[in-house]
Amino acid sequence: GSKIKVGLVYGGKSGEHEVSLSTAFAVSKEFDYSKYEIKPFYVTKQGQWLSGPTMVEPPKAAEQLRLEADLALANGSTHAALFSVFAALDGIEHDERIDVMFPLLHGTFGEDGTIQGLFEMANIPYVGAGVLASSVGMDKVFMKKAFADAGLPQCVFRYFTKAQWSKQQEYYLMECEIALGYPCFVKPANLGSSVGVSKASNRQELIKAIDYAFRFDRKVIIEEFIDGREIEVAVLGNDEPKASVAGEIISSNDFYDYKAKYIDGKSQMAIPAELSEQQMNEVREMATTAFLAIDGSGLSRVDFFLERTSGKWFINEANTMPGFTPFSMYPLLWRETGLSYKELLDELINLGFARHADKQKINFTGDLQ
Ligand code: G1L
Repeated sequence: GSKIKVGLVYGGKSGEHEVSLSTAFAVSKEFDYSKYEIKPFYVTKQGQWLSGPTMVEPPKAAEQLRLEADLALANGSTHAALFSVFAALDGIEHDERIDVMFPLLHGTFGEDGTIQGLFEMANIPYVGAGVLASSVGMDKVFMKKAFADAGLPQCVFRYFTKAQWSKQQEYYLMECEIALGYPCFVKPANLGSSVGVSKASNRQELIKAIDYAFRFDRKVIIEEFIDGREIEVAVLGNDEPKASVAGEIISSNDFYDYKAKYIDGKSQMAIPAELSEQQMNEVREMATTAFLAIDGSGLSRVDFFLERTSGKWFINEANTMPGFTPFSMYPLLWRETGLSYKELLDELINLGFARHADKQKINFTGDLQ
């Protein structure tokens, strides 16, 4: 028909499998079915891609999205997984084509930006960050390099690989102690969740924290501790991104005083954050700068610390795959800024189409005609 067919990709091998599934349920309930139809692509925990029949109305339960594996195909090998991706994308009904992909998961091949790369190679429009922003957004070290280049204020940090650490342990310990002091935070460079993260208050804890982080990545980053308020901004757009009002993640004891309260699982949010007009303007401006610094497109949630003692801003990270249920910070920030969840879905899809259309105008052959 004339409806826009959205390929919703969810599930995946990562620890976020269940989060992705319930987010896909929330998203697929909110779509305007007079305008869109949804083709579900469920990525199993084994990495197999399964496509289901096109949905022309909202699903009734999240379990409906947990598609059944064809046992004959489910052998779990990488080749079988890759084959099933192309079969799902390419071998679907002859007259069926996907207008735009909506990936609600981390890369299933280990690194992020890989799913986006798959869509690039298939020349299908897709929602959200592109290949580069997705991978930069997953690597804390490269993200900080991009932020530094854009002149954004950030905490002091050091980083090294497992190979470097094993050769020069004493040197790196000294570096961290002199540059950052204690307490400091040790994290695997590859983010996505808080696994492998720990706080160290002395040398013995630092060594333990580093060895622990190396269980999750071959590169670790050590950051200076900032005692700050956690302020977050939602950014939406492509070349001329817009920033939402800022929100705050607050601990339960501070929370009591706030007017606007939202609870999303573990965290509590105040939207908008209680900031002066100047602080609000500053942080929104820095958020769009950060978005451009990582070559963002579509969306990103940009997180900051506002240091309690000095009132100084520090950028923490830009997350190109933020929590995305109607009760998550990103959609709530836009709701407060005047954009409903439905409108946000519309806008994200339009931005995916716009980026794709812009790219088609570029001459890739290198031939001048
Ligand atoms: F497609 C979007 F809009 F770019 C997008 C992609 C991924 C929005 C939000 C997310 N979030 C996630 O994938 C998740 C890691 C929070 C699991 Cl749902």
